[in-house]
Amino acid sequence: MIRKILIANRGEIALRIHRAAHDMGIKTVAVHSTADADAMHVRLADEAICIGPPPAADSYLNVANIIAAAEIAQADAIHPGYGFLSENARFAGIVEQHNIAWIGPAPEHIRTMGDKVEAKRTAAAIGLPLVPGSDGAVTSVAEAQKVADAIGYPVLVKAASGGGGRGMKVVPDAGSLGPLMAQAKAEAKAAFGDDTVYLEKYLSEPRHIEFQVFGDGKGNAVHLGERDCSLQRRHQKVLEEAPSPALSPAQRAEMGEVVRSAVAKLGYRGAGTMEFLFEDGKFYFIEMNTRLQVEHPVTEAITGLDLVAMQIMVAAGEPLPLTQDEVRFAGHAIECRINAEDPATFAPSPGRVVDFHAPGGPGVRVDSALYAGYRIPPYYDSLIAKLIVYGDDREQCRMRLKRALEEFIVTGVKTTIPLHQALLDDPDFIRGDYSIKWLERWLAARAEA
Ligand code: MV4
Repeated sequence: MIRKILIANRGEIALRIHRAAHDMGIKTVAVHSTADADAMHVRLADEAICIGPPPAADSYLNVANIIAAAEIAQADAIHPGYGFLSENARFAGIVEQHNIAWIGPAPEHIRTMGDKVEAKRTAAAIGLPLVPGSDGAVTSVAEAQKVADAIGYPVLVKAASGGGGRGMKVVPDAGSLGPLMAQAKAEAKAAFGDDTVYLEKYLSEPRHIEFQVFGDGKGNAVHLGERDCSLQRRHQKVLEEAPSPALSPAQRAEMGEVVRSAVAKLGYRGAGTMEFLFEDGKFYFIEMNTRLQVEHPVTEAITGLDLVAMQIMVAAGEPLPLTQDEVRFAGHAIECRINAEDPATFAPSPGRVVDFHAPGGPGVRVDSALYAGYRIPPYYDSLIAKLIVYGDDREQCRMRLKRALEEFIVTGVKTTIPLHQALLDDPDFIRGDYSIKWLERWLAARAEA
């Protein structure tokens, strides 16, 4: 039984975890850097412990200090949120060695999926479709030439330790393979201390569609549908929606069952996301994220489930609360990520929030740790609020979202609210007609005008 959870995170996700815990009658311990002494997650938690100076490396990533805080507070579980230590297999293992429940997957599953080459090998073994490419790592240019000739150019060189787009090179033709592979390996070595690379066929205009999955570590698993996360800028998601406007109910049911069965075979515990590229009606697995994701509320909106409560239940050793047959999908949800940034240049805009008014009304949810008078510190990411809106169908959702954005007041800092307002009125967006390339083109066209 879990009585007290240490939340190893900050901002809106720390609040989200606190809320699920208190809904379940579980006490919370906040940890914070000196820059976050007056943060909302610190104010709301039952206890708070300072774990270091502002740089995340010295506080939110400081394993020894976080473990010490958990022991001092006698927390019996740690929830890592997203980012920071959430996909650090070593940290997960240390937590478990201290007899503290890790609210996340088995450390071995985190480690496997963190290595993209091992992740793909595992994905293939549990029946997921892959992008055509090398069978594992490529160790020489000659070997890469053979693979590339077989799958056809353009190909993509990816770093095994990469993910999130870091360390990728598009290779247009055989002549540039040698130099670009050398460059990719050098960059991977510098960024991750690992120059292992692999090859994939380059898909030119796919959508990024990810399936939310959940397991109880006892072989039971469900899929909770997909999210379309194609609208990204520099590998940062801007807006996510569920269901994907590109999928038919039959495609969803068919792919959902492939994914559910894969997760069951893995014996996976907790929340996870299977990421796919979707092009010409076909899915290709690229990565698995072994954490709760920023955009999980759109899935909560269309399923009526509390994913954080489910994480806590399975971490306490309980079975999944529902079977696949009991998962009900209804309506449509969209999340806008609101950042403290200039909406044209995306330059960060930290500083004091003067006025803050969150929208409400039918179908509206705001996940935010902001309050009037709060000083947004410059040390962390610029996400200040997630606006998640639900409607019976996509158009009702879009209209409610426009209305909610009109109501949203944040003064004192610049925000990306105006960007979302423009996006929601774009004819391509209204039709749901976009790929992973769409947003950057749209932004470039706006910058011209
Ligand atoms: C790809 C791809 C095209 N073809 N793989 C970028 C981040 C990493 N998770 C995988 N990524 C991509 N892999 C093949 N074989 C294009 C991307 C990609 C991308 C993927 C999802 C969302 C936005 C993206 C933006 C640029 C490139």
